[in-house]
Amino acid sequence: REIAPGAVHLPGWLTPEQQRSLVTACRGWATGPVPIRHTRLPRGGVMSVQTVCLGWHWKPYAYTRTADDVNGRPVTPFPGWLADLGRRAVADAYQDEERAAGYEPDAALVNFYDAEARLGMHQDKDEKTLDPVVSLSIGDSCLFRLGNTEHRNRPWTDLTLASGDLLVFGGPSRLAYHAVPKIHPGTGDPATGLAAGRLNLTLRVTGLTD
Ligand code: MD3
Ligand code: FE
Repeated sequence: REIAPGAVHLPGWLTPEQQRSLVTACRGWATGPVPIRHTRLPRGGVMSVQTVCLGWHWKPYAYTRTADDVNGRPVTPFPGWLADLGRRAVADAYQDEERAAGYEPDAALVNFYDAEARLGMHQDKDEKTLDPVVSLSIGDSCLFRLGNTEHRNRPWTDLTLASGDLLVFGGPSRLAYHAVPKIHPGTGDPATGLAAGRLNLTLRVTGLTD
């Protein structure tokens, strides 16, 4: 379950019911005040992944309360029940109730991948804290690549992430490079409510205040 120091993978952590209700919630957020969209990068590129944010809007490479790069509207608030789920994730991953009790995520990125979408090697370093990132996957499985903290090249570890899997990245792994090089189309269970594609939610502690 520990794939690298501080990086814990718990396959099948979400129940089928939790997966279904998260899919329903994601549909609502995706059609909310700030619709899900392909994020535009400052240097002109467009991400193949589609993203909608909760709590704080991730505008590469900063967090804001309003989606200035989309339609200027305030982002959907971060739900308390999702923070609770994040605390249970940290408790289960690290078997540490105290660490879990102090975990207060205030932002989530909801990523949707169609069969062709990819996420290149990157670090998550726009947060002002090194608190863990909690990742929940639903739908099609994917190839996930966990690199090192030095650079985007080898060595890396490849693993398959499937529907219901939990990953928690804390401690020494928090600033590791990582990527989603491939989706495996047709591997999801339509019973989740997702007919095709992959959803990933990452919960974060931005360390920001208004
Ligand atoms: C390792 N998302 O949104 S989740 C992202 O599946 C992102 O959508 C991927 O990378 C996805 O930034 C991967 C797993 C993950 C998330 C955060 C990490 C792995 C991480 C932070 C540090 C190290
Ligand atoms: Fe990331």
